[in-house]
Amino acid sequence: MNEPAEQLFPEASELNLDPLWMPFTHNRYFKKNPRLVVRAEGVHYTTDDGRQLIDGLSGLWCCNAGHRHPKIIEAVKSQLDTLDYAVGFQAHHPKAFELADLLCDRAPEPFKHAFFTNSGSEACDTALKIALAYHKARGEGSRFRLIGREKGYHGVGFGGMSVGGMVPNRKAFASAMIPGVDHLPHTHNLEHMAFTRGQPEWGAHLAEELSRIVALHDASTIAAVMIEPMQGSGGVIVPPVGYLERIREICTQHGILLIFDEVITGFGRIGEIFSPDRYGVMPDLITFAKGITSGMIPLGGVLATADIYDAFMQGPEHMVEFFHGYTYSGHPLATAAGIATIGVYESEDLFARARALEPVLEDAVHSLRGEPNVIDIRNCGLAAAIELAPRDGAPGTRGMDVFHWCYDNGVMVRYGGDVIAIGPPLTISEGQIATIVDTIQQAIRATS
Ligand code: PXG
Repeated sequence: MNEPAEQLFPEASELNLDPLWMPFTHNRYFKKNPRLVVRAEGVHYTTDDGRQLIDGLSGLWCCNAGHRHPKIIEAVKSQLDTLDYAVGFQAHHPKAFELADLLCDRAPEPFKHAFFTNSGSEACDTALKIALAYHKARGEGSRFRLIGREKGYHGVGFGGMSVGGMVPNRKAFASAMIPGVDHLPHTHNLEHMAFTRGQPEWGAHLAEELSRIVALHDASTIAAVMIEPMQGSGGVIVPPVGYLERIREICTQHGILLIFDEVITGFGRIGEIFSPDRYGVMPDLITFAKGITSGMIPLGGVLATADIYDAFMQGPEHMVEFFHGYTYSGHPLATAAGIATIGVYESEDLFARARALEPVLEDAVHSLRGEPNVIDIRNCGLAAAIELAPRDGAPGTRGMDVFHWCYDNGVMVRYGGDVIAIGPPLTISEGQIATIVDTIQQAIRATS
């Protein structure tokens, strides 16, 4: 246990924890065992009792430039001094245009337009709506089906939840799933790919399932396929060699839009701004969020090709072309943070840093092979997962125990069931990567 330096937040024990209904949390358990962080700087959190934790998950996959980067803070503070809020419908403010321009300049070539949202969930629902309305605008309104993938996570809106493939996120809302959704199989397979470094050789054939789905429903009813190039929340499931290419081919063959949900994979997590720069497979729409502001201010969005945007730009010019948007779309603070964050990624060459650190993280996590109950280790860019065999009759408890042990001993990781995920800030050092993995090793041994 790393010892507290000072009690930074002595009032913690007096906080009334009950009124807050925490998201994606075991509320009753948490409130009996609260864990509070009160400060953050760079790759560290500080807990209420003054302990330093290495942030092994960049917040929640978002603080890619580390916490509280001074240049992003400065940009947000100075934005507050000039313009707090600006309406985005029928009037707007310069920074939203500036950020859209920056993004389209840096994004892969076909992407020419950016639509802003506040979160990844909103980005996903927006992309799905763009796909439906695009086909309608082109006289193909019969295309209403949306194809997702098992274990996919596209946020918690009704669209993203339905197209997503996370069973616990879906089952309580089964009656409210949007119609016309089908799912591809996920590509994870312990028998064929356990302990693969980077992209598995096995699994490209699973893309053929899309042909089967197309044959079943007929292409004329299918609007879009939405997948994460690398499944993040599903537990760092890396695309098999050739898989994304084949999905792209089938979509192109049948006039189906391909949406890459890059809410986690964007902004350096896999060593590039977006996945096409790594895998060479070009989608028609890209969703983003998280890393765009390094987590400092909520912001998400959708990137669209000129072809898609132009399909909407029809009819009388005084008419609204897309009946969609949010009060806070392109919020001044968020766009100021986004511009500054892209500046930080570039001036500090952080995507190249992520590429250079990838083999360091890969070697470190794969050294855990052979530790008790470790049944798989996977990695891609600065993301990795260690999968533990579930305890008999108590799945998830092993992952939770490792998480708690790490938290008590100086490292914040993430667990989903018995999968431990790490995705440190791109500013992490080699020594800190070693510390994260050593701590996980000790945690696995101590809780086995
Ligand atoms: N798409 C993807 C690919 C995501 O990872 C979202 C959409 C939704 O974003 P918002 O901003 O609405 O939360 C996400 C979110 C985890 C975890 O355990 C990951 C996310 C959210 C919660 C937990 O890895 N990603």
